[in-house]
Amino acid sequence: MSDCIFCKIVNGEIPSKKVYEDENVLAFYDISPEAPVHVVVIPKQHIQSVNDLNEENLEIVSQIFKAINKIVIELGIADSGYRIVNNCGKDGGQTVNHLHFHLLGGRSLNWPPG
Ligand code: D5M
Repeated sequence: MSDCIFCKIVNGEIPSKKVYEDENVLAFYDISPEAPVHVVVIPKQHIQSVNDLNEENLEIVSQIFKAINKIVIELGIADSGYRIVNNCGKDGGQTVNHLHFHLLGGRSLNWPPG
């Protein structure tokens, strides 16, 4: 999508600090980190939100979680623990309408979120 920030990151039109990339998945550091480790993991394909997952594109979720398994080892937070967050829609706090998972770690995280 031409006006999507994350599509622009995928296309290299907007710079990002990449931590992982494969054919279908990209992960980069969040621009406004909420924890010492705050990475955004996205499908390269534009999918607006969890609401837009279907039989045709659902495999990407498995690929994203496989990528997260590698990223947490690489970043040294696999054993200490971390949180994976998906914000969906307005009330869910989604501000970028391209499916993404926040990966947060590097400190003890509070629960519940606000
Ligand atoms: O999260 C969207 C997240 O995307 C939010 O934490 C900021 C982050 N963001 C926005 N623009 C950028 C760029 N250019 N680089 C890195 N991170 C970015 P949401 O769940 O939609 O609120």
